[in-house]
Amino acid sequence: MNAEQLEKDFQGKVDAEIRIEPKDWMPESYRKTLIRQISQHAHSEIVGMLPEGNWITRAPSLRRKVALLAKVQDEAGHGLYLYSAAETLGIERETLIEEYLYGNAKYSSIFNYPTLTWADIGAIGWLVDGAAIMNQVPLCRCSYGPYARAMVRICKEESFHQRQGYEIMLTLCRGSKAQKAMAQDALNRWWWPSLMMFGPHDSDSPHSEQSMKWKIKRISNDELRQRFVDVTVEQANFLGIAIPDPDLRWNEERGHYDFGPINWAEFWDVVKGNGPCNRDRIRARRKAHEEGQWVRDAAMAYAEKRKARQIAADAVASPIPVANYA
Ligand code: BYC
Repeated sequence: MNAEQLEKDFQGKVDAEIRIEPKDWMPESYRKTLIRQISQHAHSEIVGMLPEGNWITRAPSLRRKVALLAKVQDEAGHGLYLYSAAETLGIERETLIEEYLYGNAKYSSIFNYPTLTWADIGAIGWLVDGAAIMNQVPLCRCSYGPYARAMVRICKEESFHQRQGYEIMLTLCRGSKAQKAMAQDALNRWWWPSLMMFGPHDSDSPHSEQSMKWKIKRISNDELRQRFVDVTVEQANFLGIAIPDPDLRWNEERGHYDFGPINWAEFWDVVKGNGPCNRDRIRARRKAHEEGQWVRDAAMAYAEKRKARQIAADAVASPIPVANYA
């Protein structure tokens, strides 16, 4: 079959909702797009442990500490499922990690903002995980099988994360005046960066059109952002705190909330590495990676020892030299 026919058959499978699996033929650009998106997603999960990890030792009760520990561990797990999904596309995890720690690989802009108070942990769960769920539920139907399957489990866990965040916010909003003010301050600081998580406007999103055609993405950046605003405004009303946007109002005609302009200059500045915490985040990840070298070395040495032992045991169990089978 020539390349044109292969591409036509491939698109036919995608259009018929037949999942693409690792050993199936796929266009090189489809493979590259997936490696880009899945690895960025994996790096985001791993970096995402840092702002919250900052509060594990300072959580206000044992119950809060246990829940936060579990959430941060889940994020490490999400990173691992996602690196595994990326590896099915024929790239080594070491290469991806190298690109992220010492190269130019991106991760979500949101994790370059600081967590200044305990309320930030509530706001992250409520808003950041809420935005993540909005963006990631459609990825459970992504055309690439291993990514779609990884996303099913990730989304279940993200739902729990969102609820634990909202419950922290609810507790603060029903607490003292100072606690409610802390919740409002966290909402003020996390609202706009959460809207930026969905990526640039559709008109400025170079990858969207092709990714939608390949059914990697199912719903556009702007549509997901709008859905997020619509559900979150009601949740803020229930908490009794105000979304920091003077232009926010219900539009009867559209059946959606209108909201004010996003500061795209800030977004691109953060994406390019100049956000409040970019340098700290990369420094912390590099340190952890370098200090963990001995663990990787020990695991490799152990695996090799086990393999050698297994080969020796197999030789005793079947004493006929392998060469004699030929
Ligand atoms: N931050 O053409 P576009 C989580 C980049 S993990 C930084 O729209 P695409 C969580 C984009 O990469 C959150 N960069 O791209 C974890 C592209 O640059 P390149 C992460 C961004 O891929 C722990 C350029 O802008 N979620 O939720 O079609 C705790 C043009 O964009 C961002 C995922 O990764 C951004 N926000 O659409 C709690 C989900 N937005 O690659 C929560 C999977 C855009 O050309 N990813 N860029 O250099 C996706 O759904 C899509 O990749 C995106 C972007 C919607 C993010």
